[in-house]
Amino acid sequence: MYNIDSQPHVRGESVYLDDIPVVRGTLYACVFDSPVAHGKLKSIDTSAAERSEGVFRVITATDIIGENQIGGIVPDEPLLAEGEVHFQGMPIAVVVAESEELARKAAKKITVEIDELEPVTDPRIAAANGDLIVPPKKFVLGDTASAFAGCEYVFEGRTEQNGQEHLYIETQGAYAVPTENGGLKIYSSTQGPTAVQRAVCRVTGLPMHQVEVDVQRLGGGFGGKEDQANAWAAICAVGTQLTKRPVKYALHRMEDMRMTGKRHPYSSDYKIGLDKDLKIVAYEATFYQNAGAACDLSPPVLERTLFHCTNSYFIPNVTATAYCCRTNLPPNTAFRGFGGPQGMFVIESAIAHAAEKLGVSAAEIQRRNLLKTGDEFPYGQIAESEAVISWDQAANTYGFADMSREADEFNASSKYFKKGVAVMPICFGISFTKTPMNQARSLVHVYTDGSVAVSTGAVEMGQGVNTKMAQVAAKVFGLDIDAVKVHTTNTLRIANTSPTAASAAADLNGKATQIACETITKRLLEVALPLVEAASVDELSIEDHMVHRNGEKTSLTWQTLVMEAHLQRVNLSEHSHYATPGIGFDWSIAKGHPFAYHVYGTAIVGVTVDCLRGRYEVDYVKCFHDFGTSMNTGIDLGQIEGGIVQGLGWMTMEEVVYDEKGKLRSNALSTYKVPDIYSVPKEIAVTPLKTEKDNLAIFNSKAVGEPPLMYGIGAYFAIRNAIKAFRDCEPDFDCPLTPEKVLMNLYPDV
Ligand code: MTE
Ligand code: LUZ
Ligand code: MOS
Repeated sequence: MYNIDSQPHVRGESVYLDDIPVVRGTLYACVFDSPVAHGKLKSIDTSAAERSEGVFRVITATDIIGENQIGGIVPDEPLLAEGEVHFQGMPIAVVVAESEELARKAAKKITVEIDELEPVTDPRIAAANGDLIVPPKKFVLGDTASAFAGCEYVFEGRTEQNGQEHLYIETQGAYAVPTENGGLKIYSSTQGPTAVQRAVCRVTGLPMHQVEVDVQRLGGGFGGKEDQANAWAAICAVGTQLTKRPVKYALHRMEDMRMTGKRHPYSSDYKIGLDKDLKIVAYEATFYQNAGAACDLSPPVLERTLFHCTNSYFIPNVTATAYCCRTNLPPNTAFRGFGGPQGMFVIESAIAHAAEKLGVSAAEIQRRNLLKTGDEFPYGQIAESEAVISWDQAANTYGFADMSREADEFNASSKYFKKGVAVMPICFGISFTKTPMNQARSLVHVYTDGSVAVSTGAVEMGQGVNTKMAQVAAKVFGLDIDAVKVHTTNTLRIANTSPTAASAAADLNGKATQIACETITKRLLEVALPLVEAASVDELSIEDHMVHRNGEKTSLTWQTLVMEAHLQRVNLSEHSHYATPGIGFDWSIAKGHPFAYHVYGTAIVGVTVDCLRGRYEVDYVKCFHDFGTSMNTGIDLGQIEGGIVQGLGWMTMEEVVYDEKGKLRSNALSTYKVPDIYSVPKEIAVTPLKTEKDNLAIFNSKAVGEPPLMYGIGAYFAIRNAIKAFRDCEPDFDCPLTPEKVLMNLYPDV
C-alpha cells in the first residue's frame, strides 16, 4: 500500500500553512522577543515601530482582551511578557503590518528597558534553589536500599543529555481570519487543533464555539507542535481581534529556533546493583529535567522518563525520582519519545558502566535482564513481552556474534580506524499516560455517488496517518482507497481532540473510523437484504465495490446500494467515538495499567570511528521490530528509518548550545548540525517481528511513530565502544557524542 500524499508531495501540490491563499486585507505579524534571559521589564518603547511604514498596530500585554496566559498545565506562561522576562526569545510585543517584510522591519525598531537578573540554565542549580515547576515524582518497586546491601557489584555514576531542535521543515505558523459576529477561523500548523482553540479562546475571551481551527497538514511536528503551536495562533487571533483584519504569521527559521523550546536536556544520577550472575537486582535513578522557563508539557514528559527508566529490562527493585526544574531557557517541550529516550539512555549508561568495570560486554548484561511476559514494570503494569524474542531474532538473523568478532578483528589490525558495535533493545508504552486523553472521534459521510469523506481528530504531519485512515474506511467498506477522501482536521467536524501525539493517533482515530464505517455498513446491508434475497445480514459483505452473499459476488454494486439506501431515507453518515478500554493510572500510589500495549524491538548498531579526525560513520543499523501486523509497510518502514536517523542525530551530532547568559548560540542551520544524506547509516535493515496476538492497535498494526527513535541511542554506545578500542578509557556518559567530543576522548592530553 502506498502513501496517498506521495504524488502531491513530489509535485509540490500539497498544501501547508504558507500555501493557503490569503484573503484580501490580510496583515502580517512579527514578534519582538526578549534579548535577555532573565530580568525586570521596566518599559517598552513601541513609538518608532508604530510610525514605521505599513504598520497597523503594535500589540503588548496590556492590549490583550482576554487573559494574557497560554500555560495549559500550569498557568505560568504569559503570551506576551509582562513585568518580567524569563528567557531569551520570550515574546514581548507584536507588530502587525501590511507585509511580512514591513512587520519585521518595524519589530526591529522596538526597544525595551530591562534590569537584568542572573539567569539559571542548569537544572541542578534550579533544583538546589527549590525552583521546581511541580513536586518531584517517584516510582518505587521493591526495596532498593536493602537490595543494594545484598548486591555483589554496585556502580554509581552520572549522565548528561542535551536537548534537540525539532527542525520540522515547515516552521511554526498560523493564520487567523475573522468570521461573522466576532468569531474566528484559525489555520494552524499544529498537532493539537483543540489546544490551539483553547489558547485562542483564553487570550481573546471568546467561547470555544466561536473559534474554528482547521489543519490541512504539517511539514513535520515531531512533538514541537503539540503545545507550542498555540502561541502563534493566539498572537494572530489577538491581532485579528484588535484590527478586525485577517492576520498571518509564519516564523522564519531563526525566529523559530530562538523562540521555541526543544527536547528536554537532563542531568541524571544512577546507581546499579548486580548479583554474581549479572542479574540487575537494584536500580536507582534521579532525573533533573531542564524544563525551561515555563511548564508547557514538562510534567508528563518527566513522567514518561519514569515510565521508561528501566527500558526493556526487568529489575525487581527500583527507585526512580524525577525533578521538573525551572530554568531561564525557552520552555522545553514534547519531542518524539517524550522523555522516554532520556530515561532509557540512563539505564543503558548504567549497564555500560557495569560492563566496563566487570570486563564483560554490555550485551551480556542486557540479554540476561530482558523483560519476560508476566514481569512487573516499576509502575505496576504486567508485561506482555517481546523483548527476548526480538533480541534473539536480531542476534541470530544478523549474526551478532560475527559482527562483534569482525569488529574485534578489524580493530586488531587497524590503527587509526576503529569499529564499535552496540545492541539497543527498546520497549515503549503506547497510550497517553494521562488516561482521559485516550479518546478520539471520526465523522464519516457516504455520498450518493458512493464516494466517502472521512474526518478525524488526527493531524497528518508526514507520518502517513491520513493514508491509514483512508485504508481503514476502504477496508471496512470493501472499497478501493481512491473512493475515500480524508479531509482537514477541523474542530467544527471533530471537537475536543487530543493532540496527534504519543504515537497513538492511528490507533485512536482509526478505531473511531472503524466503528463509524461498520455502523454505516450494517445499515447498508439491511437495505441490501431484500435486494439480493438474503435471509440475514450475516450472509452479506461488501468486497471490491460489490455486495457479496456467502462470499459469492451478487449483481448489486456499492453505488446502487448507497443510492437505494438514500432513497429509503437511511442515514449515510456516522460520527463515532472510541476510548481505549482497560487502561488507567493512579498517581496517588504511582501504580496502574497506563498503556494499551508496548512496542518492542532490538537494533544492532555498527560504527567506524576515524581516530585521527574524530569523525565517524554509522555502518549499519539492523533491527528486529515489533510491528504487530503492519497495515502499511511502506509508511512503517519510513517511520523506522526516519526515527533511527533522528535518534542518532540527537545522540551523536546535534548540539543545542546556550551560553551562560541563556543565549542560543546554535541558532541557525550553519551552527546546528543535523544528519544529512552523508551521515545516515550506510545500511538500515528492518525485519518485522510479526506478532499476531490480539492487541489494542488498529487492525493489530502496532504504533510506530516514536519507538524507533530510541534505536538511535545504540549509535552512542557503538561510538563509545570504538573509542575504547583505540584507547583504554571510560568516557563520560555525556551526549551528544560529537566529533569534537570523540576527539577529546581519544586524545585527552592534547
Ligand atoms: N513522522 C513524520 N514524518 N513527521 C512527524 O512530525 N512525528 C512523530 C511520529 N512520526 C512525526 C513523524 C511523533 S513525535 C509522533 S507522536 C507520531 O509520529 C505521531 O503520529 P502517529 O500517532 O500517527 O504515529
Ligand atoms: N503527549 C502527551 C505525549 O500529552 N502524553 C503522553 O503520554 C505522550 N507520550 C508520548 C508523546 N506525546
Ligand atoms: Mo509526539 S512527541 O507524541 O508528538
